[in-house]
Amino acid sequence: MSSKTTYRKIIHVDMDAFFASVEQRDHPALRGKPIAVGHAGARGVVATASYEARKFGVHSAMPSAKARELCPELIFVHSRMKHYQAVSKQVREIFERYTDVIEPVSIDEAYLDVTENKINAPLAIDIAKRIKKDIREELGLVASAGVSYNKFLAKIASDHRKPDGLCVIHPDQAIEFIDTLPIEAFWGIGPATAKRLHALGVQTAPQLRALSLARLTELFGKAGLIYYNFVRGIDDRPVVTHRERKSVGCEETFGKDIKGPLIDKALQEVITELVRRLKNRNFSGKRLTLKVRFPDFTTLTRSATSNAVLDNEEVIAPLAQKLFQSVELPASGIRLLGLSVSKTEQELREREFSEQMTLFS
Ligand code: TTP
Ligand code: MG
Repeated sequence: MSSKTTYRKIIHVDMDAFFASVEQRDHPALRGKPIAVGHAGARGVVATASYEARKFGVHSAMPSAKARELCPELIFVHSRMKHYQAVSKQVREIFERYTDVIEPVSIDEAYLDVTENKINAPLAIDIAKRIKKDIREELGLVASAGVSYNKFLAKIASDHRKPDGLCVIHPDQAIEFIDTLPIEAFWGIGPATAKRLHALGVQTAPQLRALSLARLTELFGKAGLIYYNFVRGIDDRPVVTHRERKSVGCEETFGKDIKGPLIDKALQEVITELVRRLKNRNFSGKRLTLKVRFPDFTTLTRSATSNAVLDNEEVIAPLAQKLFQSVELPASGIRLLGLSVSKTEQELREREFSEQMTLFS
């Protein structure tokens, strides 16, 4: 070997049964018990379940009624979002002891680039161990961590030995590790893509690797290149510390399916709330998307692009109404209504361009 390849050191941290663990920590009576965070009502869904409840098959996004059927002694606890956000911030403060290159993915998950780090640790696994220890000792919570040379593998590693996992995938073990995975485990391969691949006789990573780049891009467009690279252990996506917001939205699920004039009232409320959020976040865009869900859970979206910037009620309300009128409503009414404003591709490109220009000026 003529030159030594230097690999990045990436850690992916994901809290275990996050909301449920916070509740069990704060209420000792719930420890060791099957609990679900969410509403127990007929229309409720489980946000997350403790590991004790998961043994019964209870999981996130499951209707609460089904969860209770699977686990009759399940204890439902109301979600305390603000509190979880505050805990998430404490977790982030722990990460910041080791690096500032942090990319939060969700309330309980983040990527850290520790190639350069604040404690000059040569091994990423030592930082992962310290983070897990800090979280356990200071916050009384358990996290799983994955360590590797890119985001794709670090994420797979952190999922690999959950809960309380710590898994390292070294560059020279990557292909061997990838070959143990079903193709569904790959980032970006959702159920629809997996189905298409299965139809082509592709079930395993080696079979996916046998497809040429040309074939993959013909089948999946740009995503084809991503799959081509991932299956070879390649992922150059950086850990991004500032993510630009691309949309702002709000939606409301009604306690009871609504019909007739109640719908107009609800639409108006969603518009008012959307405008409030846009103002709060100082966000605007030119694309408006309406989402409607019917009692049978069929969900429709309708979008329109406006010439005017959507940042106030005068421009948003008529467009929202027009989109809504284009939806054929069933006699049973609706159960959810949502609206969001997003940046168009053109707007995002323009912003990127102006940011680059400021770099040169
Ligand atoms: P996850 O990290 O997906 O789940 P988890 O932390 O509960 O469990 P795991 O040990 O498998 O990581 O999601 C983090 C939190 O986000 C979770 O505690 C609750 C919330 N959440 C929902 O509200 N709805 C959902 O459908 C999911 C998946 C998560
Ligand atoms: Mg989690």
